[in-house]
Amino acid sequence: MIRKNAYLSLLAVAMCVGCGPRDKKPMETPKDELVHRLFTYAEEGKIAYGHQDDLFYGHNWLVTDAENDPLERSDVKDVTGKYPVILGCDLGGIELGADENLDGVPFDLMRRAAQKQVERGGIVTFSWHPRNPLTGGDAWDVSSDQVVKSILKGGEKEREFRTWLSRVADFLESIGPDVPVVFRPWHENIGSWFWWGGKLCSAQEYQELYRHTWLYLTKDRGLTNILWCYSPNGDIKPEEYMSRYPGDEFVDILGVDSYEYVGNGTVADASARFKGELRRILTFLTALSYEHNKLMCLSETGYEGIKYPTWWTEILEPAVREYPISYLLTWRNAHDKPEHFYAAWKGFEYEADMKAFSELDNILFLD
Ligand code: BMA
Repeated sequence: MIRKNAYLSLLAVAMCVGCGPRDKKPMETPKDELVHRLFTYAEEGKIAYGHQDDLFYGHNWLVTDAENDPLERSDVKDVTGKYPVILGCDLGGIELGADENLDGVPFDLMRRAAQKQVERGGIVTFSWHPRNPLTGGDAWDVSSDQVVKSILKGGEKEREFRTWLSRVADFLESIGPDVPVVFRPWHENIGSWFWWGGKLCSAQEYQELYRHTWLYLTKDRGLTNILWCYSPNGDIKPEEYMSRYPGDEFVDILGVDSYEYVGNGTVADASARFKGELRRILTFLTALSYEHNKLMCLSETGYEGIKYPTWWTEILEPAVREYPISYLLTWRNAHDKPEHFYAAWKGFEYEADMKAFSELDNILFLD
């Protein structure tokens, strides 16, 4: 009974989109301005569209001249005529001092793209799939549950991890002193597919990791223009969402990563299931965002290969429209894996539906 009542009250909060502004800080810094801009989207029932790696490559093309490329090509622009408001980038590999990230994107190109995106009036968000500092494997190496412990205070990799953080800080700083960006470290932390995942460290260790990252960048390096996004994976219960939350002081945006998967049933079944699941998640996320006075977003989403002809207008948009998410971001269009794409591209059989999505009043692109 209590559970049912709690659910109903969550639903009530969720249905109150546009029902009143949240407490906003006065706008004193570029970060405050971006927070204000994103809150305003949510209050007006608008959702900004984002795409991972949008300017670096697409379904069948790739920037090859990293130094001189004008950064004008985009699958999203090819289809809709407009760039996404949000450019997603991944820092994986920067921790080792590499020139390129884990998907082959040169960091110099990423820096220029971030600057260009902001010049165009857009926003940049960074995820990070760092290598495994203990085993030397990648972010998905979950062979040890001692990794987070090893980089915290007193751990054998503490010093090395500080160097890793310093490289992240150097890069973010190099974008420009007054450019606010969204940083989304240690994502999908309830599942156990990354070395910082649910079964790989205790809640306390996870929280220490997040706070340590925040403290280093904010206090030691003075990077105060970062909006911090906390983004668990989606297929979870409401109480799991907050079970590893680092605390209000360390977070600006409550995000969630939620994808559609086909599984054994039909594409139509999967799409209906995804729509229901997304609403369930965004309902509790809305309640939490009001309770904690935080922005919210759908930090990663999509349907690999977009197999439903009207996925954008009949599945995604109806699933999100009632919720005050400031933005949503669909994942990357890999240039070297033909099935791995999450935005339409010129020539894709269902491209018209993404164009229709881009023309909806409540969905924002860069004009
Ligand atoms: C995953 C896939 C991988 C990629 C990683 C980081 O979801 O797209 O191919 O390396 O994200 O971008």
